[in-house]
Amino acid sequence: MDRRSFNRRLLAGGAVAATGVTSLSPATGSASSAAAAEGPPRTAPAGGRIHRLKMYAEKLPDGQLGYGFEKGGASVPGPLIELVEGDTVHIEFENTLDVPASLHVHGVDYEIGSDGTKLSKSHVEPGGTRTYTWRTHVPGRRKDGTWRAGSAGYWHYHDHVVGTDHGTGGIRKGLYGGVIVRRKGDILPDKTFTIVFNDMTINNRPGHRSPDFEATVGDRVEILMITHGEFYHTFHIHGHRWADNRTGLLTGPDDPSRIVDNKITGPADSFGFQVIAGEHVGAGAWMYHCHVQSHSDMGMAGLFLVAKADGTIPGYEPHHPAEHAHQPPGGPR
Ligand SMILES: [Cu+2]
Repeated sequence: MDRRSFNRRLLAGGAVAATGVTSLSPATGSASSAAAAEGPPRTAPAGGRIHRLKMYAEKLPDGQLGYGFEKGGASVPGPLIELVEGDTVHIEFENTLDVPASLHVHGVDYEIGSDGTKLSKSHVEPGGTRTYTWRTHVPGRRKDGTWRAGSAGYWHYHDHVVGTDHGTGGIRKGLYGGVIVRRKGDILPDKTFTIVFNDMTINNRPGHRSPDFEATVGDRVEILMITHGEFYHTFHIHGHRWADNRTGLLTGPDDPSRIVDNKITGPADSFGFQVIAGEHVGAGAWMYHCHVQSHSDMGMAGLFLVAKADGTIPGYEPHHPAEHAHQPPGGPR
């Protein structure tokens, strides 16, 4: 989109609504950018809720495949699913494709019947439905005294059936999405973007047409970065850095986590972090890209568009209109 319509969207919808990205949650969906920059950040509540979702696997008009919460609403990547440790989600999955498909998740707890593989007969035939149940837990001490990790993390789900018994064809065509499990007290972002390096694409867009992501200076922006496909990549973002730990944030002055702005990532890896848009560096069209040089040259690069409060981005001339990312609302949180 051109800058004028970008500005108009910001004015008409408010910074958060304009992105079309944040979730259904009243806890995180309504904060203005100004509020985000002042006052203490909002934090995740205690978990323990039970969520029920509908999820569809669909063929998209361009021949790709996607997951969506509504019929006709599939996207690549699929919708973000956000949980807090202790939450359970029951996902009634309907396969509208003409081939068997499934939902397989990383990081959370599920019984073998929710594995989403042919091996465990937990896939779904064309036209069929199946309920997958994902559970999460808080960290704690086992009876033997050792420490048991909690479920919190930046995770993801994907098909495990289309094309091969490993879902290679489904993943290649777009059957993947993000999962974020937060710990009680984790700082909540103003908006979350899911960036997936899949083979030589970003979010299955053709080279040189990668998605751009919009924010306003001071927004607390969260990025969930997932890799799929055949290649190793490095994820780099200009002007912003994060801590190489679970949350991407430092817990205090003595937190020894390394600060990075570049991270190697291979197939099925995922990580996430938060940045304050434009902190110390201001507004601008900040590149993000794979830093394997031949990969960036082949078009694995997009823009983190950080606008001033008045909606302008200094020095930015849009070069590929209408290629901005429109990620679906997430759920639940
Ligand atoms: Cu790469």
